[in-house]
Amino acid sequence: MSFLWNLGTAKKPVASAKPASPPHFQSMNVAFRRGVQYNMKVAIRGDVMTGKSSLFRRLQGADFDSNYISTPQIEVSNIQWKYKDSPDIIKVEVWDVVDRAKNAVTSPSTEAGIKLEHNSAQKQQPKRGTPPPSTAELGDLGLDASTVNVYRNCHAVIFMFDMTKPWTFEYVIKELPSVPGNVSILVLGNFNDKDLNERKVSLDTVHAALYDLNQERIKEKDATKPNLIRYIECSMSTGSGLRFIYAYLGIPFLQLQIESMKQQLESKAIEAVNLLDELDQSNEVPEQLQRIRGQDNFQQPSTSTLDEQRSTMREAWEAELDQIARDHGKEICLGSADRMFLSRHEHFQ
Ligand SMILES: Nc1nc2c(ncn2[C@@H]2O[C@H](COP(=O)(O)OP(=O)(O)OP(=O)(O)O)[C@@H](O)[C@H]2O)c(=O)[nH]1
Ligand SMILES: [Mg+2]
Repeated sequence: MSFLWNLGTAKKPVASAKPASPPHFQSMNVAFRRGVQYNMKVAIRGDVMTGKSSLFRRLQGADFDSNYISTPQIEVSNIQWKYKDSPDIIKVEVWDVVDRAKNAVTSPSTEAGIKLEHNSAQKQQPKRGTPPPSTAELGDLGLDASTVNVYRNCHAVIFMFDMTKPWTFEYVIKELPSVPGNVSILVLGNFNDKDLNERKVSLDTVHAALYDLNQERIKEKDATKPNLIRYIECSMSTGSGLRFIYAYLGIPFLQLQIESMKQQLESKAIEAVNLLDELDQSNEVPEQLQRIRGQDNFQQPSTSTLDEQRSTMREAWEAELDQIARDHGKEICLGSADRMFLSRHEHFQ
């Protein structure tokens, strides 16, 4: 685990050393021309100044910015994400959630790739205020967690806290129970670039609290393994942990894929029933063997037909017994095997 946390750390002793290049991301436009196959929604939550917008910007491929600008309202941005070598194109709608909106400010929407490493040479800066993609969903003004259900259609939530500020961890503990059981949760202990002495939230505290919350999720929300809380430590400043976050998106994505496959299976089953309905209406099916609409089998044969079949069967069987008796020159009594034969044909009785 610690190996993964260190991935993306730009703290290297060699001044000119470049951080490992991040995965390559195509512009949204090029990728979308091939068709978006999946839409995933990821919400970033946390107390004020915990690094939400820093992660939001990193996910859009921007550098870390040490200047602090309080986010006025919920901001949404679309990024393109890729699962391993899969050819699928996945559009991830990332929400930078604000609890209490200030003066709403909007600017053109951002379309960018995820940034996994700190790279001061890169000058690209996404525009910060992104308008919501769907006004129907977000409303017009006061876009914050008190006016918008941020967990609606959400596949994953990333909670952030500042490990030097215990109250920011308490915020996470307080908010976690309100996350629906079918949503994946990643908790991030941010600011791990800070000196160890400054750390005020111990790993033991995190472990105990998240263990209890996972138990609750299992018992009260029927959460399955992929929807249990996971935790890593990271730094938006150095980029440590960003590779893990990138890979973690595979969890909600795979669940999304499973859901979509289930729906496909259901629709195939419905299609099969409809096709059978159509075929049953065909003139090529003899009338008495046509299935009745709404029933699984075709109509029961009439009683007279059944009686006729029964007596034909009996006559054939008796004739056969006579023949056997003649062949053996004696009367034959019905033995157990004969009785079995007759009982097998009881449905003709
Ligand atoms: N050293 C260090 N600074 C960070 C880190 N993450 C964020 N910061 C800084 O902390 C401040 C707050 O970061 P933001 O990303 O704006 O925090 P936020 O949660 O979006 O804040 P609000 O929008 O007010 O809720 C900024 O000055 C960031 O540059 C980190 O991991 N390490
Ligand atoms: Mg912010």
